[in-house]
Amino acid sequence: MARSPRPDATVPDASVFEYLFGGLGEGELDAVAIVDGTSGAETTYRQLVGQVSLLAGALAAREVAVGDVVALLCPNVPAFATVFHGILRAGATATTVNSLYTPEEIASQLTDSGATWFFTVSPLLPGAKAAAEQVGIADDHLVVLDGAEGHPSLRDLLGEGRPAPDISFDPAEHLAVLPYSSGTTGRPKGVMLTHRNLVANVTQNIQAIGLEREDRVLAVLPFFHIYGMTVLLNYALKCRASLVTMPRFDLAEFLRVIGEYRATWLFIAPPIAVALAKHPLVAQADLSSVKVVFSGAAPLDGALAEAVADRLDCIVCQGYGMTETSPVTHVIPVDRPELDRSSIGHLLPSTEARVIDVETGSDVEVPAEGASRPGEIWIRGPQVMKGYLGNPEATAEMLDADGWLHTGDIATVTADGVYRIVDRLKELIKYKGYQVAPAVLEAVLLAHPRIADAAVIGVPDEDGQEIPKAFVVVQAGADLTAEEVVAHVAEHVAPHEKVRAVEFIDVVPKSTAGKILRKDLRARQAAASGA
Ligand code: 4UU
Repeated sequence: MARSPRPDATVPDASVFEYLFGGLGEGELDAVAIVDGTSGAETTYRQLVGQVSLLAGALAAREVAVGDVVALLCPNVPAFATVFHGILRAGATATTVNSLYTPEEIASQLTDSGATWFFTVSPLLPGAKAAAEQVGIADDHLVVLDGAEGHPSLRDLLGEGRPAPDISFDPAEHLAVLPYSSGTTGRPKGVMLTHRNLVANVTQNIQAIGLEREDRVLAVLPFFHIYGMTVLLNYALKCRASLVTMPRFDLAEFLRVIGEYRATWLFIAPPIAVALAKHPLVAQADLSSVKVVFSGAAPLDGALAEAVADRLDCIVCQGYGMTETSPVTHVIPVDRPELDRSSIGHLLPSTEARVIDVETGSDVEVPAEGASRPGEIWIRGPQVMKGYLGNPEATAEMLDADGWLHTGDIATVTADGVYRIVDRLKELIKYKGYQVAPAVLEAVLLAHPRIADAAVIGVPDEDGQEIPKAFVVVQAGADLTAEEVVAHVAEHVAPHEKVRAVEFIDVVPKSTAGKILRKDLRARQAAASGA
């Protein structure tokens, strides 16, 4: 077992709102908290906190309180911060929804989380409304931030001018957020993160990442996902840096926003690193303001990291973690240039890890020099979730009685505490940093009348990034093309979940218990690609 080399983090016994905004000094209130990268509109910390309080007041007037769940489906715009923190300030729990989701996926999250109020924006209203109708959320509980006929708007709610309510709860027990994650297996589940989980991860990041007040932080990674939620919406705001929001990734717009707002830190996922390293547009852009590019959510290749560092003349860092750990557990700190960029660096303060040999179940031996043998990484710390909502079986599979979270990721570790992710034990696929659950795609594939059996795994594309690939067994006597398979899946899932490669096989390899042997499919794939 290893513990972070850093001193423990002190986790205050506070709500997310009190911790982030309770101690704002006079000098900090008029600093810019958020810039809308599209319009240039600025929100100061004073304005943000004012709006958050007004929204909490409006929710309280509608009897939204501790124990209620409010859903939020919204791209990265400044109002996201108002609504997100307003929900928490009212004592309710925020369930953030992937803005690419289909109406069916949205409806399933609304039902599972038990959301009674739903906030969205007009461009996403058709999908939101279809989902709300399915689950019985009425139009007067479906708030459209920028306004739409028949729905309350953000302006309506803030305009009521109500004060934030007096509420009380135990930050160590009360759920702040319910993001959805498929974890190691199966369909997305609600990850129960308490106020303490979120506060802890911010305090840990403060010691390990190193943002400063003067920093302008590009906020293109979605706030609905735990990476954007904790690192941008919570950690960067606690550092009193300025967020520059972008509602979606588009390379030309991304480069324009960096240049125009002189962004100093870019938080990205690896596919953006590929663009930064290779794309010709980058050569013409002014990226001279960028000091640090920080990658997470999927493996970052070492040569790719070097190429970005050279081309932008900046530091490239990497972080690792998962929704179930709020998310950050490991980072390469900015002040450790000697660390290999393809590693995930050190454990965060107050975080413990074990690397467990999957065959023997015991801790791997850590040699005096070089890296250990690979094993599954286990995590313990104040950022570890309470469990999956309404799913004690899935919780017990991942979180053991001693508080160790079994990540399903395979890592090595060195004697000086440097970790490297080398493989994945679990079935989860990461496409552009987004979760893709094979179980969801397999169910969609099996629903096709001409498909007898199917399995999905992640395979590398030509840039080394992971894409979902389907192995399909066609019904006896039926005809089916790869294009038909791709089109069928695309009809039923969000764009990032599409199957992007198809191979027809005679039989899906399975264990005697009927479990898909994904490692056999991976071996087959590796043999075919000559790896
Ligand atoms: C190899 O993607 C995330 C969390 C991202 C994150 C964490 C700490 C970003 C910045 C940061 O500092 O969460 P999930 O739940 O969507 O996906 C979790 C899974 C992990 O279990 C692992 O398989 O995503 C993969 N993953 C990584 N894999 C996350 N980060 C890495 C990484 N290298 N750096």
